Amino acid sequence: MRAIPAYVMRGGTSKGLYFNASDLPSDVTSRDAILLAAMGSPDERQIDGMGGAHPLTSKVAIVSPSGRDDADVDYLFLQVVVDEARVSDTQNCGNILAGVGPYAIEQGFVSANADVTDVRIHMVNTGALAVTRVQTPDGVVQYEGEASIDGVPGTAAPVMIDFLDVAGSSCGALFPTGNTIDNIDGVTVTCVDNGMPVVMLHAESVGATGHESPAELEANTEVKAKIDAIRVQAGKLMNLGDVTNKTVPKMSLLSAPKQGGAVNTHTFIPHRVHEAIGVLGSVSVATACVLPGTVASEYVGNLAGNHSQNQVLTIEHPTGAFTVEMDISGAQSLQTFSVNRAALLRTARLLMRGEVLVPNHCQPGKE
Ligand code: NQM
Repeated sequence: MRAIPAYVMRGGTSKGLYFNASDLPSDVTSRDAILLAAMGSPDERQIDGMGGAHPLTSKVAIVSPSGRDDADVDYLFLQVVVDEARVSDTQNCGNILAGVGPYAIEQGFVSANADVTDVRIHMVNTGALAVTRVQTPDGVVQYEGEASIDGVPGTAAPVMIDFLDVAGSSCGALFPTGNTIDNIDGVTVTCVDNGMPVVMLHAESVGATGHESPAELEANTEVKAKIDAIRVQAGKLMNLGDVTNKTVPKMSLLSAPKQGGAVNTHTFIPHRVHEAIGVLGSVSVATACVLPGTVASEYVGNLAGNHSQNQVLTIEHPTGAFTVEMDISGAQSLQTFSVNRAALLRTARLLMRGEVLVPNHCQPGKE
């Protein structure tokens, strides 16, 4: 067996393996063979690996010191597909990002020299930057604390995340089709990319209600087929090419809020339904809420087109809600609109540090 140093961490509402880039082969084929073996893919139970048999628990972060002046570390996110021998770098992940700051400090890539240490992270998948604020009393990462996020039981130390330049980072433009709404298969959709490509549509326009549990939605083959047909066409319109085998765009079904938030969501990521909502996924939904004319703006009344620069939006999801703070300008029209900054709260927990063992045939150069 080959032993590779790794941490198991919860980042936000996701969980995965965190690696130092220098511990993995740089050759992508060899690296992916190791990650598939480490996670136990392909197998819907991932019984022979560390994966948790769900896309949200089959994730990998690869971290290294950054060569950029504006970043401390580079973070490459990889989605290890549960039931296929496929590792995808086509999306970023803002939840796993929450663990990258603590990991970078634990690895000595960033020194903790104050009660709170800012870690500037270059997100390799999209080229965008995030700054995460890690609690480091006495120069040591603190995981315990009083912050709580929906979708995770209990409390933990806060990790505040600021996104600075995520607009259009995967698709080239914030509203990549050039429109606030498009019509695909007779369904009105809004396509947006504020860090995560997302297609929003009214739940009822594909025969859902917005009251289903994730399991109920996943069992509804008719709804799933309609959504995936729209997704594949939207992918082309969003400059993502053929997305049949990609994990983007995410499909977010919108319905009226139930707990006083801006809008309620059920997000296909893209085949399983998220138990909550992705971090950058919720930034993208919140962005669409504040621009008049989008499908999301229909739920927020006068908030859309509001001239105030600071907006706080609460996006509801199956296990609670996600609050996004945004600094925006020009929200009167698509042409003038921009999001200058988005900020949000996550938590992270180091669950295990050690070595993950993979069979010898996964060694670089061996098939
Ligand atoms: O949108 C799941 C997650 C994510 C992604 C997904 C995420 C994000 O919850 O930034 O966090 O949409 O595949 O980890």
